[in-house]
Amino acid sequence: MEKTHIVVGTAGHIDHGKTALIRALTGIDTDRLEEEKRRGISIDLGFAHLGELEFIDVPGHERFVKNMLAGASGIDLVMLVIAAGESIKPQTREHFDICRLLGIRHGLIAITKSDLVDRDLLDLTRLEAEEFVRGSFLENAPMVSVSAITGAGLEDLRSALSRIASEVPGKDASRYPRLPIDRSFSMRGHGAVVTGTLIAGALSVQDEIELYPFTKRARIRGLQVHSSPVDRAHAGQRTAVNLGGIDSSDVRRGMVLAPPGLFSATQQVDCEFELIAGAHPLKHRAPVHFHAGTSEIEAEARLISSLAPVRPGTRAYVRFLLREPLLILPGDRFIVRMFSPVVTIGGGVVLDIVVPHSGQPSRMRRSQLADRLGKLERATPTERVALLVSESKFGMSAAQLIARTGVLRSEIGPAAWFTDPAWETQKIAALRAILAQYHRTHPLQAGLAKEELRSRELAGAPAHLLDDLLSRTKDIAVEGDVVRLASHRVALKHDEDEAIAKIEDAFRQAGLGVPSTSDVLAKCGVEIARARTLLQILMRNRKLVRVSEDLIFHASALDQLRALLGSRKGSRFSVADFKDWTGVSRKYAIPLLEFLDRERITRREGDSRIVL
Ligand SMILES: Nc1nc2c(ncn2[C@@H]2O[C@H](COP(=O)(O)OP(=O)(O)OP(=O)(O)O)[C@@H](O)[C@H]2O)c(=O)[nH]1
Ligand SMILES: [Mg+2]
Repeated sequence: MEKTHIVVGTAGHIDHGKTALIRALTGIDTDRLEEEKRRGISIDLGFAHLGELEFIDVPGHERFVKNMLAGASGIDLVMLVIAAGESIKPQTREHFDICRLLGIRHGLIAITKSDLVDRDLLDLTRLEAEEFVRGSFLENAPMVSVSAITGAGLEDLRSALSRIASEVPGKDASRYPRLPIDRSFSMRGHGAVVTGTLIAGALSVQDEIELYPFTKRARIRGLQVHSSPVDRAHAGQRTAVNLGGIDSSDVRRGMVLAPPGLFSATQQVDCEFELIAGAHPLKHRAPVHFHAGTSEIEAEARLISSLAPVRPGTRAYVRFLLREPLLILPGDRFIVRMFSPVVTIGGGVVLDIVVPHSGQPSRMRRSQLADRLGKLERATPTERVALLVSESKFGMSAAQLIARTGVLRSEIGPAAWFTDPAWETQKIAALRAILAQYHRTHPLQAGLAKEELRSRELAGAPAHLLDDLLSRTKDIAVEGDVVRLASHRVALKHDEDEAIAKIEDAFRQAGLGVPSTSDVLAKCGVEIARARTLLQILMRNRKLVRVSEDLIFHASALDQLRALLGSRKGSRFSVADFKDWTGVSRKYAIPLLEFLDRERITRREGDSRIVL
């Protein structure tokens, strides 16, 4: 596996010392904006690094929680910052809720500004912090008292960080790469540059990439990690990507770089949603802000489990209808904030998305939908794929499955098309039934035309599907365009047996001087409709060959003709020569010669022909 970097994020109330702590740890001042310097607060995300650790410093101000969210989505490990003597404040709570809802599982608590308080007050803060995280992923996490001013505790903090970082699984370098964009700008002479944390996979210079949901493609001209050019960026790294062919004004925070054509942005996301304990009940059709990756999109919540409002502190299945398309995949986490007041009320994990051409069942009853989401929530990747395939009308392509779920090719196997085994069995049974019925009503026909079979049972399905199904079925035979039950034999009645022999004889004996077809049929001993079918059978079996609209020859006569011309290879001849060689009249000679031209036995050149 390729190495991944661990992303450490700060969290905590305004002014509690997050930025000062990152600077003390890394020597990097993450407050870059003039306004940040002037006001002495952080406004947007700040970035720093120390060895394999990437730091994201977030603003604590309540007005900038949305900026905090853009950074928090990429965090593997949180450093919850609480200032000594200040205790738990609103954004301590909100940031911590966000980390929990985003599924962050690792972290530590830094009690900052330890130089400002005495031992008792420091102990009190520690107790409050312990109490606050009880029952959460930070229960039993290291708690380190530090001062960014005196440097006290920094060594302990560094070693605690590297110990936890070594236990964090990190981001999955084997998944498809995705880079949620948090900044874009243009660099003179270089064009558009976007930055973000690579949340999965790897990117290389020269890769083609798509800007979702903008659907614009571009080539990666250059990559930078920590201001140094690299050929390849790995999962977890803060990455700056120089894009050819894109104008930086087209790029916004919230867009995602990912492989071209692989995914589709969605506007309908089905989720498992948790409403936090302190929130108001969430009503059906409530307008919300939906945050995922670095994006923030207005959305409407549609309750699925029940239309009764979701109660605080509980979970429910919720569908979010997004105002704008977003690249998001099952398994991704998101945060939901209320419209007014704009506060974090919950979050959860994506269970399914609707993308174009996904073959998804259009309407389902609420209870069925909840059931289905329950299954998806518990499903392994294989089970998820099986469920989606079983819901589709004709099965799904590998590409559709990847777009719908983000599964790797290696997780679903090399097949190009996936069908449900039960569906297949039922479809094959239906095909058999159609053929059996057809054979009953058309006993003299070899079978049913493949196109006819397709339009009866698989209209709208991909063209290869019928062949796939038939190739897996031993008791159905395919001959050219004709499909039949393998057991089917054209069953001739006694008088038909005699008649078919008579017809064939008549043509065989005639040689190249063929008789009138209608005469032969009239004299064969069965009525004309059946006689015509017998003629069809003889032609299907290649005993008779139709040379022109009204001339039919026995195959043996044409074989002799071929042999005759075979002995004259290369010679040039006229229609008169041909009549001499074969003894046929002009009426037969012309159609026969045209037939020979079509068969590439002769070639016409002006008034004469050449034997090939
Ligand atoms: N005495 C002392 N002051 C500190 C310490 N850490 C930070 N400060 C001061 O506290 C103030 C706020 O620190 P910041 O690091 O900007 O706080 P912040 O949490 O990043 O604030 P926001 O980003 O706006 O949420 C600054 O004036 C710092 O100098 C510390 O350990 N000791
Ligand atoms: Mg700050």
